Amino acid sequence: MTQSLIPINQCPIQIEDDRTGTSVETLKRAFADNLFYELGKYEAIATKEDFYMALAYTLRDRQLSRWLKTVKTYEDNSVKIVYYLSAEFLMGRHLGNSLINLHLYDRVRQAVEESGLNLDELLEQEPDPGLGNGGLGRLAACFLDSLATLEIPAVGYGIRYEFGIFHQTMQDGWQAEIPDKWLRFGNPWEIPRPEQAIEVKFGGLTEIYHDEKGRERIRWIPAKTVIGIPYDTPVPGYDTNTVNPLRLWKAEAGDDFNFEAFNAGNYDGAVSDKMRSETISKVLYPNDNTPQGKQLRLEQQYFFVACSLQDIVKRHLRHNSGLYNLNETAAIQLNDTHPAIAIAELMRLLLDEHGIDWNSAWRVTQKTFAYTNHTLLPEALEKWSVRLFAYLLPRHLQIIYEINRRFIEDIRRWYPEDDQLVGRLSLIEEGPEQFVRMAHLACVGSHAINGVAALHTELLKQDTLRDFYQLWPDKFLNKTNGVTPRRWILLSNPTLSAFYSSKIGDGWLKDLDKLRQLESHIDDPEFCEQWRQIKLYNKKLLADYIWKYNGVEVDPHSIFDIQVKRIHEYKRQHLDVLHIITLYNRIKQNPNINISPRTFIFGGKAAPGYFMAKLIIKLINAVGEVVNKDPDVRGRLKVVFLANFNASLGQRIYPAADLSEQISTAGKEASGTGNMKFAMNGSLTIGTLDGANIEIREEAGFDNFFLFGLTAAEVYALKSKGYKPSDYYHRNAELKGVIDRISSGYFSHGNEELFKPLVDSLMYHDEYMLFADYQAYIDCQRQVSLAFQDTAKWTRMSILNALRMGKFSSDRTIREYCNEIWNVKPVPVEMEGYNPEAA
Ligand code: GPQ
Repeated sequence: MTQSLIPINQCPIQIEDDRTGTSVETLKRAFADNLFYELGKYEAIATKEDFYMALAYTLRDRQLSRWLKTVKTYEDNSVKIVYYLSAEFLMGRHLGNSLINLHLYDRVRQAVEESGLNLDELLEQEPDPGLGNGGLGRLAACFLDSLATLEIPAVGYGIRYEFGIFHQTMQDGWQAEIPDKWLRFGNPWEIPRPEQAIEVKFGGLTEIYHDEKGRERIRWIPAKTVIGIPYDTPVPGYDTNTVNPLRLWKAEAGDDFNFEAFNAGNYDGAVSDKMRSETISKVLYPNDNTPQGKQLRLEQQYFFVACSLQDIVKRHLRHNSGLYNLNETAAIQLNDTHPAIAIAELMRLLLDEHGIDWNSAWRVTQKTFAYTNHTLLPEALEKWSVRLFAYLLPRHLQIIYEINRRFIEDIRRWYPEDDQLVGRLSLIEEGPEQFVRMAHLACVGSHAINGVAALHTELLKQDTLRDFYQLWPDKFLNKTNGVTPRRWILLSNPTLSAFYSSKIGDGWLKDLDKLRQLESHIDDPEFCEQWRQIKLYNKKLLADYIWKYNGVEVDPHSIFDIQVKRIHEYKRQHLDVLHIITLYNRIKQNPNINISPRTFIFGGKAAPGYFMAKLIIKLINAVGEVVNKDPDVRGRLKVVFLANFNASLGQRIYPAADLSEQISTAGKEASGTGNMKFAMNGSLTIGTLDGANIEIREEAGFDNFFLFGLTAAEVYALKSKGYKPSDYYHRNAELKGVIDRISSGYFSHGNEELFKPLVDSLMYHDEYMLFADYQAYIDCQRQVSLAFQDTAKWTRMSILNALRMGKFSSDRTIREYCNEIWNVKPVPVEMEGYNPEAA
């Protein structure tokens, strides 16, 4: 720094210093300084990781003045803040995003090159922070990007997992899991704030006492304390000064860390207590769409919720004398039920710690919270055993019982003649063991409940949450998901982005509907040719990657037919496999058959305990082994499974796709967001009428979408009538040929047992109705092949898909949340003459 401390409101960023300057010369100097002072290295002994770290510090420094100005703006104006509570944030790499949002990509590239290094190589050194499983965590990250870009005061609250989602490798075609040590080399993006630590209590018991006014009160006498340390990561908006924090909590041992034991020489006992506390933020549970009812998971949920609420209350009380108006300064969004315990925790804070009466406390709570549901799978709805709750959170259980008592009293008053209703709505599930239904808690404690795509919200109203909808129709809203075009177009697909901007400027990045202006070029052969060249270029980049990591040579002119997402039976990766084997069987029957060359690309992680999902991965690899090598195939079909699908790999994959597989059983995928990323990058979709596919098809135009399969209503009707998958097998010779090929051991070196669990599950249950949709899917895939052979037609469809995805910018989604749920307005951050472009 070349100046002494200056008050933040006079932030002197015009001065060209090493921490803030943005000329190429200054960037080079800052890069070298950071290498020296932060990493303690000089060029000759520095590793690529060191260079990456030095560059990361250089960018983080350049965000800090905006960040601090944002903090000050919010403090000075005591603005209403959105608090997004989520057990997962799948942020993706920070460096590339910072370069984009600070408009520094080109200058940093030059600075790095003039330092004799390669920027792309340095970008690859950053570990992908995998603090989430899939769509739900990635949605949270897109939302933070849009919130900052729209200048909405917001904080993301979650857990700083020491180990994120496991790293997936392939061993003999099976998934193997390796721990994700993402913090090994330190994390240059976060700032720990130990001075803002918060205490969280667990266990113990409650007792009644009388306060000074003689009123009966309840006090919780907990058994142990854990400390939450906040770590803040800046989330910069695109083309704004707003930098909002992502605040993640790390668990540490509390003061009751057992010194007595320690001093008495019981080191192991003392240390194991400490370890137990720190375990809370150790690792992300790797389940997607299926909760694991483990005590540690409930501890995680309560831990981050309790830290976050105390933090919110503290912030509120800096500007307000009480908590009666908390809903005027805070809008708290519950990202699924994982943080739903927040409803009981806020009630506890208001009642026990702040002495507020029940009715007032309940009114504030309901006005403050809103709940987003992300799934219709019944097994995915979280419930916790009352026994566990009583042990871990005795006071919260009492509060939940009291919420329930009053709620049931209301129901009985409103619907005296309906006996069943109380049982269905109760927060407690009765049976041999009692459970707390977290979705019910979230519904009663929130003023708004939303689904994440139009169909999903309808099904919530009609089915999953029907009784709540009857009670409170006005609480239900749809908020169709979106994704940020900054990461999923600009950062992922720079070539396409430059093409867009050369035609219409870069306004599309903040208003994605602007791309529709380009529709006027749809008949321009030059435009179409450039479009094809961009796609081909991206496909070649992916082909290089596949060659490098899978050792498989693929033809960039073949159809890149891609399914990347978590592996789950309802998502039906195995239906895709049935299509591959169908084509293979046709070739084996007639090697000269005319077949459009296709490259089938898969990626995705299976929950480590989900056997069937792991078997699907094995099947994909086994089929690839055979198909890729068979001389009869003559290279016309290739099958590859790309290991360790994550946000960074997604950035390579979406731009290279021709065909996006969105083939879940109708009524099972709440929304999907990968479907949007593919379409934005000019991929066509083959899909069912499920989740956001329906709205994507409406926007793209019915002619520009490959639709197949049963509707949600037809799935339901067929199930009710009695579905017998084996009938389809016996009646459809081609399907039979496919299944028999798997059963025969053809893909498993003669082992007929290997895939038997999968085949049996399809033949005798087929929960997700692959057999019922098989023929429609195969027929639709034929249409895809025909369309691809007509290059002009395909190009036109591809262009229209990409240009018409404006609706699926998360900016649109966030604007809707702001207006219809949170009631918050933008608060611009002024930098007094600061011009990010001025070097
Ligand atoms: N989703 Cl409940 C997850 O990624 N994990 C979960 O545990 C649950 C839902 C997904 C859902 O499957 C997708 O359809 C959505 O697009 C996504 O959440 C975001 O809403």
